[in-house]
Amino acid sequence: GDILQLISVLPKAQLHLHIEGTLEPELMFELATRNGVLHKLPHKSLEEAQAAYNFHHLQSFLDLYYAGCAVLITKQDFYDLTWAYLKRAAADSVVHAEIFFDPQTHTGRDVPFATALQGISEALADAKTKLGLSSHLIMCFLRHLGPESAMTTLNEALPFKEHIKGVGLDSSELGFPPSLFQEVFELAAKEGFKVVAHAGEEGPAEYVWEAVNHLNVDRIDHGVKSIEDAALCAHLSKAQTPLTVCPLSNVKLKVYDGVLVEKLQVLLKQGMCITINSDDPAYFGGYVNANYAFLAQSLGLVAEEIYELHKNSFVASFLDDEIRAAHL
Ligand code: ES4
Ligand code: ZN
Repeated sequence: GDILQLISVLPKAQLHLHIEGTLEPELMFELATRNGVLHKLPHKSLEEAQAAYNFHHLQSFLDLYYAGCAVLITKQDFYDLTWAYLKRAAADSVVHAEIFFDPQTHTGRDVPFATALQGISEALADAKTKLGLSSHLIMCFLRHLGPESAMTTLNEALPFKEHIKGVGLDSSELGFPPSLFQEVFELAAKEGFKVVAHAGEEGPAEYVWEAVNHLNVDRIDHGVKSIEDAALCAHLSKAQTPLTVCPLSNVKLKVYDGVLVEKLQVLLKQGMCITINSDDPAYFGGYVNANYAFLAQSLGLVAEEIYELHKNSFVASFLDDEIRAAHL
């Protein structure tokens, strides 16, 4: 009742959102039809696609997520995808969004870097003027393609630097530890990019340590496996390194059980900078408010804790301090 109302009206920042993961089945089929690529989709109908959104682990999701991206071809496709998300975000009282995109998912299909970047960026600019929603773009390297491909992608991004706030690291985690990407991230930081990385989603707490020590991250994406390492939790709390947690994603991908969720509340109480986010909402069954609501209901969060999480979303953002202060 009251808590759900509070969640829905609180202005919030969204810090962990893959734009490709906001591709709803309806738009996927619309774009496939428009581009004449229906045959490239793994499912024949919208209903069949939705029924397949039932995952056992990260990779079974990623296979479908990459397959769906085949419909994104023109600048207009990227614009339409991004604009649909931004309107949906505004309905959840999101006032600032830091959005991931995966350039290699597109350049690997011969869709130019500039096509994806410009389509997304134009929608972000329109969101600022038409929805009052500010944003930053973060480009993620696909860890399964390795550090050399990441380095090529970083160099491709340099001409578009003014549109890109930071770099991240996503895709299949196990077997691709953060330390592999140290050189790329050093160069990115030198170029002035903020630095984040998915770590401790499926991978162990050790990968979170690597993201901290080898990549010098400003935030950890997911990071829930940190809970298994008390020294790591103490470090993250002391350093106030934010975690961008995505509860419905973790449930859908079966990366943690109820016990871990409860520990999240303990860490929040201890002052760790935990934020709540939606990851790939079209696939995981809920946008950001649904993620807050799920956590609030499973942990019995009180209003004070909801305020704390909403405050953390701005504290952990890459907004300039003056603008950040106006949101707090
Ligand atoms: C992702 Cl949930 C998740 N984990 C890792 N990489 C990703 N890319 C898109 N969603
Ligand atoms: Zn993610």
